[in-house]
Amino acid sequence: MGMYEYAAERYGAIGVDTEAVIKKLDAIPVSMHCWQGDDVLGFEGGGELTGGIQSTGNYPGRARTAEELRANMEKALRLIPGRTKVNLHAIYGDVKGVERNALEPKHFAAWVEWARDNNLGLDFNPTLFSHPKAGDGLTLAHPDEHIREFWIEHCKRCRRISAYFGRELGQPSVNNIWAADGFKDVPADTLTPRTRLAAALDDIFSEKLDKRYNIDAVESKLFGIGLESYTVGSHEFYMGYAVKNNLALCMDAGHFHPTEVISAKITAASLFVERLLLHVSRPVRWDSDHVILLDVELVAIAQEIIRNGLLDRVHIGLDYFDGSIDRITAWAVGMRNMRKALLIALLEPSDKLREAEHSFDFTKRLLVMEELKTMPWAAVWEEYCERDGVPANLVSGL
Ligand code: RNT
Ligand code: ZN
Repeated sequence: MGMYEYAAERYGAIGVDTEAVIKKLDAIPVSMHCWQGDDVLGFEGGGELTGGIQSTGNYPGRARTAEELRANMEKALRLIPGRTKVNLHAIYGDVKGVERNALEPKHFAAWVEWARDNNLGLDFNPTLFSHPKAGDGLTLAHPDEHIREFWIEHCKRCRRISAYFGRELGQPSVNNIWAADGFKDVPADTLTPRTRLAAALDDIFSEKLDKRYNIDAVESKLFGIGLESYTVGSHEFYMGYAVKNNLALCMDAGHFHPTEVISAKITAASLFVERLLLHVSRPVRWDSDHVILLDVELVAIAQEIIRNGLLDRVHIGLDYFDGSIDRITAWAVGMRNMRKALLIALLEPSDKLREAEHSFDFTKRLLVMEELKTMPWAAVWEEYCERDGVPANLVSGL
């Protein structure tokens, strides 16, 4: 008996159909963030990453053009099974010499063509950092109306570009707004910037776009480097804003207090917001954006989505940028880990676990959960990869 047949039998014995699991897993879209490929620099021609985020390391091979980035992503995609989307930032189009408040779909036509050729969906993000007009640490919440207007216009255009992706590719594109706006030191007025941000967002979202093509998301944050004392778009701000305006709430794994985890927030938020967008990341001591590992929290994130039937309302995207290792491997490892976590979650006999819990049989719940950890899920993973035409294991020997 082969490894997979053995695994199928073991899972079959606890009521889990591995064939159905493989099918389901393959159809879950996971969005691969383009910015791991070039340390979040983009192609405007400037050279500095600002906004309180940082990519460290100088491993050779950073993509310098969209062509290089796409070629590198193609290499990574050959190692990644399943349905994939690519998540773009506004600075990644054919944008040399184009101001951000002048962006149009045509600046992203090459990406759309490439996505279509490679059977990929696209997602999008306005870029509210790495720009002279973000130099004060404030953008959408800036006291200067002209600066605010500039960024509002940028975001409006990005929503239209996102809708263009959705229309062209026949699947919704998630457009996620994240602004670093905040203060390095103790603020005297925390309310006024939040009032301005809310008004700017109202303006941005005033144009109604078809949700079949564009899904609007907003991303909160705890703090950034150089913006340690106050963030305008905090969790409470965006949770409230998303609930009030029927938007998707983006929760980034690195944007909360160090002992908080986003896995613990998913079902609670799901009761009050239409959709969630996850920025799956790995903070180490701060929002350091390390490559995601197959760790307890990653599996917990997948379990919360799968166990609670939230696949249709939770969009999974990755968000990390490590410049100290091979960037193609960084993509492949993170994307594979996300899918491995989803597989582990899908291979649970979740009905039986629920039954045990509902009848207060916590002994059974504990026993099954613990035994599941050493069930042969890796054999199912390898079979899945082989069927998808990607390597089952990236290390064939040392
Ligand atoms: C920053 C946010 C944001 C960015 C990307 C590049 O802390 O996580 O999502 O990482 O938009
Ligand atoms: Zn993020």
